[in-house]
Parts: sequence; structure tokens; C-alpha cells
Amino acid sequence: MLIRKPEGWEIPEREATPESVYWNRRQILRAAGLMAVPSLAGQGKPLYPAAKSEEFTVPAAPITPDWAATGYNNYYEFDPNGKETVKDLVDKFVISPWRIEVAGLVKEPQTYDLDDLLKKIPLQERVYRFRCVERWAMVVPWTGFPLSALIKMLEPKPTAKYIKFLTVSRPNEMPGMKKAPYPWPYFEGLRMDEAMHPLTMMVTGLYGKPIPKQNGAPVRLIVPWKYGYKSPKSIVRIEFASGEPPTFWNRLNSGEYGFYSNVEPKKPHPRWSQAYEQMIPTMERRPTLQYNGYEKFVAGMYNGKEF
Ligand SMILES: Nc1nc2c(c(=O)[nH]1)N[C@H]1C(S)=C(S)[C@@H](COP(=O)(O)O)O[C@H]1N2
Ligand SMILES: [Mo]
Repeated sequence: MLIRKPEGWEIPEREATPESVYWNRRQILRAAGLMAVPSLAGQGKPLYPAAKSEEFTVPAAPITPDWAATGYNNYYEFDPNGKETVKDLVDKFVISPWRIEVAGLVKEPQTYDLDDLLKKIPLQERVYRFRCVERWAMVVPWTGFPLSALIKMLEPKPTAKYIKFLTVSRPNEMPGMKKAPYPWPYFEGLRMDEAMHPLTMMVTGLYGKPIPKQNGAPVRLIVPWKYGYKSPKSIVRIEFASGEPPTFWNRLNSGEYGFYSNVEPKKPHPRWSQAYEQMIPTMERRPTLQYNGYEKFVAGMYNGKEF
């Protein structure tokens, strides 16, 4: 669980920098030409950094340092036992080209190329709170698009009430898959109204750059009001279904991981009280917020029993 202890000067700097100042500084650097700008050669508009959206801003701790969010990961396909090790195990993982198969109750089951999809759906950057059931938490700027934009494009049938996601399965590139007898590949699901909620994002970038492999490159889900395991990484298949799909952690331990897994401070996990969260990298404790701080946006979808 221990991670690099930040130097004394790193945290006060960051803690003393409100988000608005942080972003102004970025804009100033960019304007001065001091930040790397992707090549324009033949590609049209560069994808990163994308326009920043303030639409779903909630009170949060200061933005987590880049090195912490990209150096402390849960990605069991690479390492089922470590977090700081994941970033060092991803070199062999090939993320381009990338195809996503769309199946089930949809107008046209078909396979899409991710680069083609990104030409059709504009990217935006959003700062979200993120909360793992193990209690560690962070605040990071994701780049992506609302999953609803993709779903509208795919045209699911009216009988589609749920959506299921599958992570890629490449045991030769993902060393953790051979280490643990889990029911690979990782699978997750959402109810259709949750999937269509504007907060639910397909993410391709982090900190204004393409998302690192350890964080789920080239495309992952982010559902910020649910525990982190509801946000599968490196997605290769999306299926529309009429019934509630099984999920990876629920299959492994149904008593500990429910289908909804909405963040609820008053419902302890059998192994972790959920009353507080710990911000990486300092592990400073903060109170857990109902629906991870997104209550005003999402509570209307639930009757209060879905946890
Ligand atoms: N395919 C896959 N997706 C996954 C996981 C995983 O092990 N495999 N871990 C989940 C868990 S438990 C968490 S907390 C988040 C962690 O995301 P991060 O490493 O980008 O912070 O990814 C989720 N998505
Ligand atoms: Mo997690």
C-alpha cells in the first residue's frame, strides 16, 4: 500500500494551488508555446489537450499529482498483487490499432475502429473525483466523451435495458492474467439509464495527454459516482442486453461486490469501512461523500437501495 513519499516541497505547492490558478497557469504556458503540442501533420485538429468542460464540477481536494495517479493503479491483468508495479509491466501491451466490437440488442452489430470513432465524437476534459472501494481516492482531469454520444450513434433496440463491457484478453502482453485464476477477461455492466447519464464517460486521455496504459489505454469507462471497479479498462467489446449482466467482482465474491456499487459512506464493505477516503499520494483522510459527491446529479436514478 505504501507509495513514494512526496518531497516536503511538492504537496504544500499543490495544496496551495487552487484548481483555477492551476488551469490558468496551463493556459499561460500553452499560450507562450511552452507546452508540447501534438503534430498537426495530416490529422486535422489534435485530440489533446481537449476543451475543458466545467459542467459537472463538484467540491473536491486539489488535483492529484500526475505521477501519483499514473503510478498507483489497480489493473489486475498486469498485476493482481501490486499497484506501484503496474506501470512497469505494460511495455509489451499493444494499443494501436484498437477495435471495439458492438454486439447484442443493437441496430447493426459491428466492429468499430477507435481512431475512426474519435474522428466523429469530440473530446472534452473533465475533472472528476475518483474513488476505489479500497478507500484510496484521487481527483484527476480525464479526457473523453459521454458514453451517451456513442450509444446514440449505435442505436440500441428498445429492448436493450443494460450494457455490458469487456476488457481485452492478451495473456502474452498482460503478465497478471497468468498469475491469478480469475474469470478473465474483466467484465462489467451498467443499467441503460446509468450508461446514458451525462456524467458517464468513455475516457481516452488523462492530464491532457493520451491515457497511459496502466490507467486503461486506449479507452476505458469512468463512472464517477460508483466504486472504481465499475470502470473497466482497455475495452474491446460492448454488448446491449435485456437483463442485468454478470460482473467480474460480483462473480468472484457476490457478498462483497454488488451490481450497483454506488459510493455510500454508511454502507461498510466487509473489509473496509467506507466512512472515509484517503487521497493519494499523501493518504490524507477525507469523509466519503454520498455517490462520491455526485448525489445532486445521480440520486434521482435510484430509490436509495441500490448499493
Ligand atoms: N480491466 C480492468 N479494469 C479495471 C481494473 C482491473 O483490474 N482490470 N481495476 C478497477 C479498479 S478496482 C479500479 S479502482 C480502477 C483503477 O483505475 P486507475 O488505475 O486508473 O486509478 O480501475 C478499474 N478497472
Ligand atoms: Mo478499486
